[in-house]
Amino acid sequence: MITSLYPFGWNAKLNQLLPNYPEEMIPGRIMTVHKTNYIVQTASGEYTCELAGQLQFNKLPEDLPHTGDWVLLLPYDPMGIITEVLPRHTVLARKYPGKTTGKQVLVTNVDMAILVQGLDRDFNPARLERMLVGLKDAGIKPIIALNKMDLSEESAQQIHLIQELLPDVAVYGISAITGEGLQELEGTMEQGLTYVLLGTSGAGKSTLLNALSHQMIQKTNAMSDTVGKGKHTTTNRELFLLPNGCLMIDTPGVREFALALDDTDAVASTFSEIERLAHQCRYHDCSHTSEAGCAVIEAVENHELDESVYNSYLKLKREADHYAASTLDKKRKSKDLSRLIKNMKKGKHGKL
Ligand SMILES: Nc1nc2c(ncn2[C@@H]2O[C@H](COP(=O)(O)OP(=O)(O)O)[C@@H](O)[C@H]2O)c(=O)[nH]1
Ligand SMILES: [Mg+2]
Ligand SMILES: [Zn+2]
Repeated sequence: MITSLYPFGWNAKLNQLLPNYPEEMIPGRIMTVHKTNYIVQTASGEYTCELAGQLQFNKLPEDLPHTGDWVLLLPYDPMGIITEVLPRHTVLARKYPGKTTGKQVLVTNVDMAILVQGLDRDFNPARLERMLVGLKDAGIKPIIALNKMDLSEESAQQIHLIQELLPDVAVYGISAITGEGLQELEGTMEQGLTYVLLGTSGAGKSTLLNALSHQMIQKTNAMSDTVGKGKHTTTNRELFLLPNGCLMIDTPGVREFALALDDTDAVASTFSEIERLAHQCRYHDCSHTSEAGCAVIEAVENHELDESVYNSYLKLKREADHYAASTLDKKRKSKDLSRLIKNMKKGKHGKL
């Protein structure tokens, strides 16, 4: 019976977990998350679910179900109660907007990310690089889809620039409207894998999803304008099964895909050339900004390393360092606070 979940990404490894749970709990995948309920695809169709109390009150926000998650639920036709979130193989998270620490889970269990960027005003190589760092950290493979080829007169140069800058990533020039380049992109997609569409609002993610599904399953910006209902675009993360057998999650524009890194070294390995050069720096902890004997600076001066690559490396590194520092700072503050409380209890600073 469970075999009917395989098209949704279910696999043998997940199947092995089932004997650990009561038989009446059935597995399903979170297709989308609404404010108070979850749409879950199971072997016996779609269920609208709520969370069991022990999940709702005892878990951190990141441990609650998110789009892409595999869960176990107790069916109470036509509703269901989610009792467990099964282990995830990937988690894509970002910094909480406006907060210095903590992560907000965007989607889980995705294999590949399609970074959609328009070749119009949206075009921004540095932003692509930033997104790659976050994906690398999450263990999610990237594909770059440079969209709206029909709107740019220099699309060939723009595509070439990105290929040069990011030689390890597959880059496709497409137009989700005219269909140009879509066959090449679709040709690389694998049945049963889960893809997430990422990019700023207006990049064309939902239009691309509609083109690949050969129907209007997602509203796009333009459609909402003609209907005259104001903004009526992608508002939550939703998983779709495409006719080509791939699973695809559409997301609202993640404007600031802020870094949520535990390890600033991930920045360096994105820039493999810089990483290679760094081994030749005089100082082991060289920051490649001003040190004598820095092989990276030398390569820039000799025009062996592209200056724009070097500059975006520095920019990214500053951002990653800043995030690492704010996390440390928070840890330090909470330590200070617990010391203060302890001292108060000891009566050093009056009564608590
Ligand atoms: N000319 C052109 N317009 C596009 C293309 N892809 C998307 N659009 C338009 O860009 C706008 C935003 O698209 P949408 O899919 O809603 O973007 P999303 O916010 O990333 O989901 C809509 O008006 C689309 O019709 C394209 O390849 N060429
Ligand atoms: Mg959209
Ligand atoms: Zn150096």
